[in-house]
Amino acid sequence: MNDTAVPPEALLVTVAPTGAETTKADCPQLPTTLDELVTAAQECEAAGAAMVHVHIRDDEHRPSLDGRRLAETVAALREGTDLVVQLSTGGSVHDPLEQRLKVLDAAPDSCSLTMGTTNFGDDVFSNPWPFVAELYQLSQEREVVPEFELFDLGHVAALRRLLDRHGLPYGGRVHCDFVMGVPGGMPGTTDALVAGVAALPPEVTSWSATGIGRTTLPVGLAALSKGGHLRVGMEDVLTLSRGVPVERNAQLVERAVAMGELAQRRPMTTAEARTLLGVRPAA
Ligand code: KMH
Ligand code: ZN
Repeated sequence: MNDTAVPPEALLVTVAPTGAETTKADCPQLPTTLDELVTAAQECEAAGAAMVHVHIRDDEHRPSLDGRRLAETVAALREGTDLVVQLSTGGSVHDPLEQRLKVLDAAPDSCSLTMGTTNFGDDVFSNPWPFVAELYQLSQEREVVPEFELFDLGHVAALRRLLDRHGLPYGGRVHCDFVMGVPGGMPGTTDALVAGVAALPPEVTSWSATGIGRTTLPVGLAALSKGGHLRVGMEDVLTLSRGVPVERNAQLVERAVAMGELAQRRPMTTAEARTLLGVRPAA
């Protein structure tokens, strides 16, 4: 599954610092301004992250897909870090599909691409097949590497269908992220991860996993034991342990790196991440 020059001990740590679900009022330490985001990204890069999964906020700290802001964010992250910049095309559950397609106008290195609709707590995260196929083809045209987000086992089957219909992504690599433990999606358990990994199409060249909330540790440990990569961040979990809030995203990256070290993995460099994912070389 890993046929690149990147050695198997190299661990891709992706940080998802903000997300779209938590309010600034509930969590003042959530990085919602551009300055806060760039500072968080720099701290996470220093701690061992190689990719950043980005959701932006407006001046009132509300989730936003504003095109100008997205482009400024990509530019600021490129200026301030060497991280692979991945923009979320998932946005918030309230974002219209049309606006989500326009995210690629900001020309990130990578974009998230969720492989199907899922219940999302009390809401619905809508990803109808025609939207998925259109976004995928747009990513191929724009030379943006998708990260396939798999919230459910059915999403793995949908990935098979997408590759059959539309071929390989730009860059020729196929990277997936299991997003586990969302209420409405697959549970954040070792058994679910093992089933998901077993069902991956052979074209998949790398995968990571993230567990939402209290599933963050079991999913991270299971992913390491299966040779996968890790995504962590305040998009996915807001406590280090019961009652202990995350103060900085870098704490979660540091913990992921420490877990990786126990499994004899070392953090992947940003250059290795670009090779692993097949993203365009840094300008
Ligand atoms: N905020 C969720 C509704 C993604 O970034 O692509 C969707 C999400 C997935 O976070
Ligand atoms: Zn996201």
